[in-house]
Amino acid sequence: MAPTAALPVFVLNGPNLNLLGQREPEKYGSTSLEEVRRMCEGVAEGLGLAVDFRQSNHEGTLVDWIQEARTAASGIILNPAGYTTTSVAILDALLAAERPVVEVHVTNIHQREEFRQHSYVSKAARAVIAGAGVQGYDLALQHMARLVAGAR
Ligand code: CA2
Repeated sequence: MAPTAALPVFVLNGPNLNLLGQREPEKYGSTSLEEVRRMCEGVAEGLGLAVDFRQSNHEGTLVDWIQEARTAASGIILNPAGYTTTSVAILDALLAAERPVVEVHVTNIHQREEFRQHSYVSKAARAVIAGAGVQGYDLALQHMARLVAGAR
């Protein structure tokens, strides 16, 4: 197994994602956020990464965690959920963090309502994964492993 990177990858989840698997399964699937966390930990271990998996319904908390990532994380995987289309504060924090960012959406936001299709976060993201379901977190970790190893 590859050595574990010194700092964890932060996997941050925005508002209402705590409801994953409990509501609207036709849209978001039936996997709970707790199951996504366990999947991320397993995938990360195989990649030699550690993950710190968190969820908040509060914009300021997400900003605080992104600021924390500047010194405490090797990279940031973020599903900004409802803040995707509104939060200049999250974008500014991501730009200041100077860490590789991968943006994840469970659904294909480009197939959904027009208001979901613009993302401030994408301005700071090295990659965007949308529409792969919760598997998108697995894909994001695989890509993050390459980014923290120094790949472009
Ligand atoms: O597809 C995604 O991952 C989204 O980021 C999810 C957000 C939505 O606002 C974005 O446009 C796309 C919504 C997260 C709410 O999650 C729920 C999960 C289950 C039931 C209800 C909400």
